Amino acid sequence: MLSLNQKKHIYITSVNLINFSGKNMIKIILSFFFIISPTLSYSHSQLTEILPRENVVYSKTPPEIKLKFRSEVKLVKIDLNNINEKNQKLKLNLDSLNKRSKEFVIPMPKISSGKYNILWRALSPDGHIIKGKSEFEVK
Ligand SMILES: [Cu+2]
Repeated sequence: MLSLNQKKHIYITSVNLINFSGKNMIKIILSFFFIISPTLSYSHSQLTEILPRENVVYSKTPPEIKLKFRSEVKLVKIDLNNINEKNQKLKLNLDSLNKRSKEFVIPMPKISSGKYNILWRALSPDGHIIKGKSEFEVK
């Protein structure tokens, strides 16, 4: 038979063991998270910049459409639509777009004042499709 004191001691020791392994588990989980989080956030190649800027009203037509990504992507689709003309698609010169790149520059076609949106779709290096929509206005 264990005395009450011995039982108490065993109890405290096992509580300490649980706490200890609990803290270690948290450390292990946290370090695992920190190791994998950069790969998680960089696996998709996000768009880092788009011109014309989203929701900006321009007094002069911007000379080009520019898309910048965090890593090299393949641009699968880019459309410029005139919102005021029932989303009429404008013809773009897509000559430089067949190669993987971090940056794509497309000359702006002649456009009248109005609201436009840019719809794009790209293939990320990890094989995922990423896409976006950005609106701007020319006054
Ligand atoms: Cu991805």
